[in-house]
Amino acid sequence: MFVDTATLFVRAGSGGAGSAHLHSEPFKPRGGPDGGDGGGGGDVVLRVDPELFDLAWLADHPHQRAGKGGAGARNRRHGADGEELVLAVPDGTVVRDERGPVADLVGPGASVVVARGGRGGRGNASLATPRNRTPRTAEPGEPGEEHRVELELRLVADVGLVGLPNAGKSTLLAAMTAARPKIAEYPFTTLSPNLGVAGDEGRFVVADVPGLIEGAHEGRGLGLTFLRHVSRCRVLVYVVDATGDPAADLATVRGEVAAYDPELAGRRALVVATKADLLAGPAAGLPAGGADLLVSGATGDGVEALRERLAGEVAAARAAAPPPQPFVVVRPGRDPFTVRREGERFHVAGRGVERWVAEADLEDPRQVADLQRRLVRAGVERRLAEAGARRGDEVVIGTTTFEFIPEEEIGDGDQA
Ligand SMILES: Nc1nc2c(ncn2[C@@H]2O[C@H](COP(=O)(O)OP(=O)(O)OP(=O)(O)O)[C@@H](O)[C@H]2O)c(=O)[nH]1
Ligand SMILES: [Mg+2]
Repeated sequence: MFVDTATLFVRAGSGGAGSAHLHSEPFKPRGGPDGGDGGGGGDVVLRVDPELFDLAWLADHPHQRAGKGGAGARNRRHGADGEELVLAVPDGTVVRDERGPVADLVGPGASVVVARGGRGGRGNASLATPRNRTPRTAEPGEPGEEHRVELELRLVADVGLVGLPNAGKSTLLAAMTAARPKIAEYPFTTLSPNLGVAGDEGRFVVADVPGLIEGAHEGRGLGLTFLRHVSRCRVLVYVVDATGDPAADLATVRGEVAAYDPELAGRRALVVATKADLLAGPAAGLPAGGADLLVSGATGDGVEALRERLAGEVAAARAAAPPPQPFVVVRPGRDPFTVRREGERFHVAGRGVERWVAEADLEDPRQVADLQRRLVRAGVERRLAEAGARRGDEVVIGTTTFEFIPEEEIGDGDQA
C-alpha cells in the first residue's frame, strides 16, 4: 500500500549526567573535584533517500528515539555523545510539528533535525568557581526534545497527468516513459501515484495520479487528496477520452482542480485527447473538444509530439521559476531560561543565568552591576515584567534571592 502521510512521535536523546567525583588517591589528602561532563544526547534527523517512494515504514513505526548521552566520570572523563537517529524519507516530504511548518525536504540528501538532543550535565570539575572550589554536586543531563511530527509526501514531478477515471492516463504514462503502471478497462485502476521519467535530453518526471470524478472535492470517488502529488508539477496535462465528450470531461476535471486549489487551476497546462485510434477515419488527426493535441497511448501515435511539446513547456517553466529548493525553518534554540511565578515570588531557571549568579561575587558592587546588565541583555528583566513582576517582588535565581528593581530605576537608586 502506498502511504503518503504519517505521524511520528520523536524523542531525542537526553544528555548524560555530569559526575560529582572528588579526586582521591590512597594515602593522599582528598583532592579537588574531578567529575567530567555528561555527553550530549543524539538528535532525531529526517533525510531524503531517493530510493524511497512512500512513508509506509514510518507510518508503521511511529515511535522513534535517538541515543542518550553517557554520564561523565572521574578524572574529568567526558561521557560519550548519544547516537544520532537518521530516518529516511522520500523526496518531497513536507514536515510539520506542533509549532507549525518545519521543513520541505526536496532533493537527495535534504535533511532536517526534528528533535534536538539534550546537553550533557556539567561535572563538578567544570562547576568549580572561585566562590565554590569544591562543588559536591553535578548537573543532571538536559532532557531531549520530544515532538509530534506530521509528514506529508508531495511527489516531486515536472508533469502531472490528471483526468477522469479510465481516460487513459496510465496508458499515456506507459507510452511516454519506462514506467509500467497497471492499466485496465475499468475506472479507478490507479489507486496510488505512479512516476516515470520521459525523454533522453531534457528529461522530465511525469506523475500519473488516480482519476477524479465530479464531486471529488466533496470526497466522491477517491477524492482530491491525490492532487497534492501534482501540486508541485510545473505543467499539468488534462487527459480526456477523445471517444467520449472531451469538452464536458475537461470542464468537470478543471472544476475539481479549481475546487482543490485555484492556484493549481491556473498552472501551465496542456489538454490532450487520447484514444485517437478509436475515432472513425476523418476525425483522426484533428484535436477534439478544444484539446491541444490528439494522441493514442495504445498505438503511440502523437506521443512523440506530445513528449517534445512537454519538454518545451517544462523547459520554459523551469526558466521562469527556479527548481524547488528544500527549506528548513530555523527555530531559535530552546529558551535559555524560564520564568515561573509562585505566589509573590518569581523563579528564573536556566543553566546560563544560574551560572552567572553562582559565579558572581555578590559582595562586589561592580560584579553585581555586571550581573544585572547581563540579565537585562538576556531578556530576564523583560520576561519578568511580562510575567507580572513589579518593583520589590522577590526573584529567585538558583540559590539566590533578589529584589526586582527594573533597570530604568537602577540609575536613580544609585544616586539616591
Ligand atoms: N484503444 C485505446 N485504448 C486505450 C487508450 N488509452 C487507454 N486505453 C484503454 O482505456 C482503458 C483505461 O486506460 P487507463 O490507462 O488504465 O486509464 P486511467 O486514466 O489510468 O484510468 P484510472 O487509473 O482508472 O483513472 C484501458 O482499457 C486502456 O487499455 C488508447 O489510446 N487507445
Ligand atoms: Mg490509471
